[in-house]
Amino acid sequence: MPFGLIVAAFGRHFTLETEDGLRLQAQVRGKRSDAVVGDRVQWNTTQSGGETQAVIESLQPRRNLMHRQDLMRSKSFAANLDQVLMLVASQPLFSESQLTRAMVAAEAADIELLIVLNKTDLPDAAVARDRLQPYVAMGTPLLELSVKHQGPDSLRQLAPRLHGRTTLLLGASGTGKSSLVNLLVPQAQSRVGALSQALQAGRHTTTHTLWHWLDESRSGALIDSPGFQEFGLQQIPAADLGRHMRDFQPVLGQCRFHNCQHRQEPYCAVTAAVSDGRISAQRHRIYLEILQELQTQRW
Ligand SMILES: Nc1nc2c(ncn2[C@@H]2O[C@H](COP(=O)(O)OP(=O)(O)OP(=O)(O)O)[C@@H](O)[C@H]2O)c(=O)[nH]1
Ligand SMILES: [Mg+2]
Ligand SMILES: [Zn+2]
Repeated sequence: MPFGLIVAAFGRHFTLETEDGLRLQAQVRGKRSDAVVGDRVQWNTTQSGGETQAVIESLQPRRNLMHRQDLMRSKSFAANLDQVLMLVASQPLFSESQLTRAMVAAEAADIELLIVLNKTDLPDAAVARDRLQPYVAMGTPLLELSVKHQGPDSLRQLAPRLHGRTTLLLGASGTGKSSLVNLLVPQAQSRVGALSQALQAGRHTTTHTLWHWLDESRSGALIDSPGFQEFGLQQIPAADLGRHMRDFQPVLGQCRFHNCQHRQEPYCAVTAAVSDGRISAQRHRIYLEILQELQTQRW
């Protein structure tokens, strides 16, 4: 049975890329519809209403998996990633809560994360830059660019980090994810046009997760995704959350109680670090907010 790669997913319908680089519409056999963009699959053809259709028969084991969260539930949406590129901007001003959630999700899935500040041409970019200081201090790589005003020049620092790797683009709606894809992958628009109607509707504001090869050799790829509301973290046990906060890591193990949740327990090394400014109060507040969710909502 031939192998393929899932390059787009719309509910139970998928776009599959064959090993020869041909893109086919495909469905999953039976009721299972848990394939996601980035999945390697085995597929077959079947006859349906006089047409030949591709059918996904089985998924290959995944290296890793990222989730996103709808209003009511957490859904997986991209697999087999080398890194997450979190795109942020001053307009719309990024949410620290969303950034932290993306970082926790990436850390829990053992995927590297890179922050890219876009729209540095805007005068209020400094506001976003200030808000990013605690993240730079904890060692998260940060690049700055302006997709719109610097054009290809802005890619000099970024391009080497994308080369030969699979990168998932995340960020709120309107931060410029698709603009970045179009700059990096000039043929992205025409490829979108060659796909189904459903895909064309997503040309301006992205509605589906979509895989783009960076070059003809098909080694590196960028995955564009719709701007998210919230980020799926329900798969993470509450007790593990602290370990996925990179700025907490240096003091973990120093609390009086080994099962300290870093709320208001006495002799907590995390709250002590918040008091003397080693950990940002905002990060601790977001931690408590996520912890609360993980302890109360299980769906
Ligand atoms: N000023 C400025 N505007 C930019 C820059 N990059 C992108 N934009 C604009 O930001 C808007 C949103 O860009 P998109 O690329 O559609 O954003 P997106 O992140 O893909 O949004 P969703 O698909 O809705 O998640 C567009 O009007 C872009 O022209 C930039 O560097 N500077
Ligand atoms: Mg988009
Ligand atoms: Zn503690």
